[in-house]
Amino acid sequence: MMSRIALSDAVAAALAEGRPVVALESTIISHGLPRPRNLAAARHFESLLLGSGVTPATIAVIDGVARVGLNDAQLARIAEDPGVTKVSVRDLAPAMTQRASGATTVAATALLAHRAGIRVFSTGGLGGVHRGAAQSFDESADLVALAGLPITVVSAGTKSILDVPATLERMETLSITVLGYRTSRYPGFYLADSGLGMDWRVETPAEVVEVMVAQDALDLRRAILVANPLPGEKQLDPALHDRVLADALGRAEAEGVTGKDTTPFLLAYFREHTGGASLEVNVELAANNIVLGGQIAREWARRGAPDAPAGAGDRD
Ligand code: PSU
Ligand code: MN
Repeated sequence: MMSRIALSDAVAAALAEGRPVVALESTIISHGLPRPRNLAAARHFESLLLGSGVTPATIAVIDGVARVGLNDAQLARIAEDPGVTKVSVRDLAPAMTQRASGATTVAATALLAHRAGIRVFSTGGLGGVHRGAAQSFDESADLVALAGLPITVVSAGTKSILDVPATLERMETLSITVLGYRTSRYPGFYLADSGLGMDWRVETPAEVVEVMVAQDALDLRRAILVANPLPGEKQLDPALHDRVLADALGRAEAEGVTGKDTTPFLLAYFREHTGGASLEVNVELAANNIVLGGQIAREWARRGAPDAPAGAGDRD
């Protein structure tokens, strides 16, 4: 079958030579951060990896081609073209056949990264169970996608706009392994501590890689979530956070915002009502996760652990 996943030359060479690669999502660029800051952030994210000998693989669908590794013009397209939609797993195939351009969510990015043979993926904050989900059934496809893909995702926990306790319950049900990086407190995205605890804590990238190796030995093809909090002094002021969150949820309901628009709406509301402080925190936490993802990928490559062959997750 002809593959419609195109690897950039840099990503293909790095994977073929067993050098470290980290996947990066693109919805944070197109829908999570505002123009023009988003393009600067996207370039910054890639440079953090390049500077430490790790190949960045930003993932998106461009004119119907699922791309793993973007050139600068393609990054700019994702950041600047308002026609770029938010593409989750279920949108991938029609976006490809209809030659659309879309930025991939955590779910779609993880899928394409896995198909390309990449084991480590850094993002900002994972999707999860939305507040009021008992009525709306709004749970991010990120959770179900990660439940079926052997990929290590570094994130600052679950976005605090979500129902974090419910999200942790769902991750337990879905058997997504959660590792606290140098903490036992589950991070809260804009906040260093969501108020909830975690069962497992690791101290080093090497320990994360040991867990990856152990899961492979068990043939356990599920994601490992490395929950990496921002240092306390860099978090959003918790009192400001709680106030703006309450207002944001009220506005979303009053304006009838639902479905895939919910997360971008709430993030934008935060930006406007924190005087831009939430934007700085969002860029900072994503960068923090990318640096750690790079360290994990380097350790993975150093161990000589082969990346899973493309499509390995499909075998019975
Ligand atoms: N993290 C961020 N900013 C974002 C997102 C995550 O710091 O914009 C995006 C991711 O792409 C994630 C998506 O997959 O939000 C979740 O959207 P939803 O809740 O509609 O599934
Ligand atoms: Mn949703």
